[in-house]
Amino acid sequence: MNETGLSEEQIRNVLNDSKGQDLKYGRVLSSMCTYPHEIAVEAHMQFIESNMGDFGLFRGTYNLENEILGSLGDLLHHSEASGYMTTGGTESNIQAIRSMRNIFQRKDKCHRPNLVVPDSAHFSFDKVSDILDIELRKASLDKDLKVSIESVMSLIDENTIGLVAIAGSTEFGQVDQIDVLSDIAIKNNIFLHVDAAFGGFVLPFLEDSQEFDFSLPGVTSIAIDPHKMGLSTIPAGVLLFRSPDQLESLKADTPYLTVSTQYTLTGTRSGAAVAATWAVMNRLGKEGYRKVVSDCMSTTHYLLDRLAEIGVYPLIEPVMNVVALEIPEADLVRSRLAKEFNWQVSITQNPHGLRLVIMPHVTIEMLDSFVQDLKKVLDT
Ligand code: 0PR
Repeated sequence: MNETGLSEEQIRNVLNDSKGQDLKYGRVLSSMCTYPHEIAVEAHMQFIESNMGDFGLFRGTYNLENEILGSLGDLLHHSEASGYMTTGGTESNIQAIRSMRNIFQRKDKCHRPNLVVPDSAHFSFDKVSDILDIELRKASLDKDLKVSIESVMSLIDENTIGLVAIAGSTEFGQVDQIDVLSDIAIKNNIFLHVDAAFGGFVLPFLEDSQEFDFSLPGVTSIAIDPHKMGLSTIPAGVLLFRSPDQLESLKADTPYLTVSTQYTLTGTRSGAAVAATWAVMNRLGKEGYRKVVSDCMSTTHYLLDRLAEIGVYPLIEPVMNVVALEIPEADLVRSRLAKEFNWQVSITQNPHGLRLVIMPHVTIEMLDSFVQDLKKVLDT
């Protein structure tokens, strides 16, 4: 930091330069985030100083958060769900598993707890394992890239605190057989966390989709991210629990704040993202999100038709707006697409493929030009 500050003009010049180095979403086919809705941006700026870490000072924002939790509880079939707004899927996953661990420890079981997750689980669960010192048991996937039920059952033992199911896997957009996992969780008297960080704002708005939420009795917590398909600003995640005891297990005393307890992982917390989320959810309504999802799915199917014309096919029929393509030497294709044509795509690990996320910023025109460029790369 300099002794004296720069002029506003100097600051703006540097910022404009930095902004110019950021990629625009116009060639990004790898992101689960997108441009936030304009009403979300407006609300975010209006509440820019609001800190939910001391919400006694920000009662209005706190009320907005409660309304969001109520609406998402309704959407996910448990209007009494308790929870809070997190910074995103990673924090929601950490806190969901921390709550399982805390409740499990109370039962006086002395061995090292383990958690059974699909092999397709997001890398945030590796962080969970490290932070909480929980053994992560990765269950293999079946031919549809859903978690194999046999594999899950073979990994459960007396130290298993819970299962994780994914509603919209990061790499494939696949949804596990959550109804079956719900029965298994109930039979074994363990928790079941559903990671719907991506799919939570997709599945309820698809024309026909499977049950994945609290309507299944074994589901005990859900992560759903407004800053992905919810079109809110970053950082906006939501964690919901079936029972208030689960949230209660995360309680910390905060004696000198305006409120004497906190359940969150972070202390200071963005009220701007809360206001943004409330604004976009209420502006769009279910009808608005249905349109967003149906547009993304039409664009996804358009892409598949165009890809079929050049002999490229998906690893699985896409369930949502995530497409994994069977492409030989996918790493090389990915780096050539970036270097020669400036396209950002990503990779799936197992099976290996090229991954595209068809977010609302992805247009038919973008995809026409992408498919042409992909053909050039594959032909030479
Ligand atoms: N759970 C699932 C199923 C996810 O896909 C993700 C992130 C998370 C949890 C973690 O969420 P946060 O990143 O909000 O903590 N999925 C994306 C991914 O890792 C995140 C992302 C978004 C990455 C935009 C890149 C990007 O440009 O691919």
